[in-house]
Amino acid sequence: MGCLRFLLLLMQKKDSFESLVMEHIRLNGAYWGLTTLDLLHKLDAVDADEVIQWIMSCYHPESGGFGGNVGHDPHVLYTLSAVQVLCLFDRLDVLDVDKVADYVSGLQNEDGSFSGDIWGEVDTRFSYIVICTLALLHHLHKINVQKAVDYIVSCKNLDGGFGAMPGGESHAGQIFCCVGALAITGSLHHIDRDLLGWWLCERQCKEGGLNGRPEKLADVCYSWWVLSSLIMIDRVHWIDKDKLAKFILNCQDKENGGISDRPDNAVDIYHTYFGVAGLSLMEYPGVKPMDPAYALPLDVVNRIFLRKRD
Ligand code: GRG
Repeated sequence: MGCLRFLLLLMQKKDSFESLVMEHIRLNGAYWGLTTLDLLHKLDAVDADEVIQWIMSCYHPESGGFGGNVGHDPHVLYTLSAVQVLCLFDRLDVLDVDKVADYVSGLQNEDGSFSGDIWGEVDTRFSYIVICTLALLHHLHKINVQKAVDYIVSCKNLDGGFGAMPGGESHAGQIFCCVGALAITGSLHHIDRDLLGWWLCERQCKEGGLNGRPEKLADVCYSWWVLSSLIMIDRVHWIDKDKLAKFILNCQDKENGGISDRPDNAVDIYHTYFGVAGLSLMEYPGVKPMDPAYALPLDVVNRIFLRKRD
């Protein structure tokens, strides 16, 4: 797979266009790139100490959160990315875990929802992010889980899907967040699996790729958002996996590596990650299996939870 070549080149081209447009989300980009490397059994292509040192330079010791880049304000998204990358390298020991857990849990609102940062935007993405971060840190007890679950359930629609807020349109990305958060908290009984499974498998377009909601174009990233949700509700067999795998592989740049949103478009790290992650969920040969709820390789997740129980 040419993805590896693409990723290694991207790491060297620090002043390239791709690198500049990702300036404000660099930590999120690091999670996409490094997880892809790990899925391809190549995490040792990077210098772990150098990565960890850079991750920690995005940390704000006063708040306990991480910014998207050095000197950027903290936000729950980058805090999750930092925790996920540290999990990949088995280096959570560099964190003041209580402080980080206090930062994300402090963003829970009275109604159980979560804000992304001090500016207060509320979205079910942030519910997932905080719940996933706290679970990886073994600190879920720091939030009111029942209220968090009730809020997510209040964002469920008549079509079985979930939106960004109560009454918000069902969208595959938000569905991943809500199903993931419900899976992590052991609350999947709130989901009508057949109804949601039907809505999700209807996302497969003629050409085999998946879209994020009705009447929209297929995009490689939905291979992750839709498939992971279908796996969590045990309905992944409702998708034609061969057609989807062919669609993803057709989005590769066969000369320079990497994966794009649709065939013949320019590749980027976001679609490269979600393409490889989608292939992983379909047990593609040579790609490590992934955990659909934590969005990390399964061996990494097992290491975190099995070690805790020792
Ligand atoms: C750890 C994997 C992981 C995620 C962290 C940030 C986050 C939690 C989840 C984001 C979920 C989400 C909303 C994904 C959708 C992203 C996307 C492609 C949005 C595009 O929306 P539109 O309306 O595109 O521009 P469509 O495809 O609907 O035309």
